[in-house]
Amino acid sequence: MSRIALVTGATSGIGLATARILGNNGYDIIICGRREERLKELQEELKNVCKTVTLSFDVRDSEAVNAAINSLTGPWKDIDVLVNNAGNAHGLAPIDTGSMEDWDAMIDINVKGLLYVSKAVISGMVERRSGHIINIGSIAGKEVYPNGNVYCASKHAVDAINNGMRIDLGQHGIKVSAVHPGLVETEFSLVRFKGDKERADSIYQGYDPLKAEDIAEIILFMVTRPAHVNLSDLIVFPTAQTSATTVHKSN
Ligand code: NDP
Ligand code: 8X3
Repeated sequence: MSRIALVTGATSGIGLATARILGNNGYDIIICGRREERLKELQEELKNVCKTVTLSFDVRDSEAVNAAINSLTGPWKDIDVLVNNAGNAHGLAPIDTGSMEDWDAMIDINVKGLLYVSKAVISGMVERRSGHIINIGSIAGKEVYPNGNVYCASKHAVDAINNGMRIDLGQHGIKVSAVHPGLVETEFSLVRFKGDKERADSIYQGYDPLKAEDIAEIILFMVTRPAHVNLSDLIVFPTAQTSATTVHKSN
């Protein structure tokens, strides 16, 4: 019988690559995101590889989160792996001029949204005394960089929540792990810079950034360790990056 994985933010980037790799490695996938058309495209792509269910909801809306997770039936209710990936940066501005709308978005999506989805899934894992939660943090959750203020705060919160979850859920047989990537070329910068493609592209020029597939491979490795092994916390950089603020570019 296949194992069930729920991946948030599966319409793009790391979440999309994760849904693909898990689907190709024995998991049936609950693919989540707001962009329904992309969810349907992914469902079509994976139809000969694994079973999928699409759930379209905004992680900021706790009622929508609960309604979506509660709509799962039969074997889909027994989620083995939860990948808390949905998230983004909104803006890159000094704390004195940052936008409150951007701050709300980052706290509501990256922190509260992750908590809402987790709460909806954890109760079943506790009942079954099994499960694995993978939280996607960031190097921004380990370091603070200029103008990163609130995004960094949201990812420091993910780091703390990851540790808190592991401490609280270990007694129920649930593994909790985090992956903290440096620069990964996805739609992340396009969202951060509000559709400014030139600025977004410039973030990934002059070196080889990580690809979404690099992170997906790490997640697959984490969830396929033997029962007694839990990779609790992992930082991964592109080789050219050595800290949040140090990237060795060729130009
Ligand atoms: P993308 O922008 O490519 O993907 C973000 C995903 O999050 C999309 O699928 C999007 O789906 C989903 N999402 C965003 N807001 C919401 C919301 N309100 N409700 C539901 N889903 C939402 O970025 P990445 O793949 O790079 O980002 C994935 C995670 O990785 C994020 O948590 C990010 O912080 C983290 N990360 C990224 C790094 C990078 O350099 N790219 C480095 C370190 C961490 P939709 O819009 O369809 O709802
Ligand atoms: C995304 C990586 O360095 O832009 O979390 O914060 S960074």
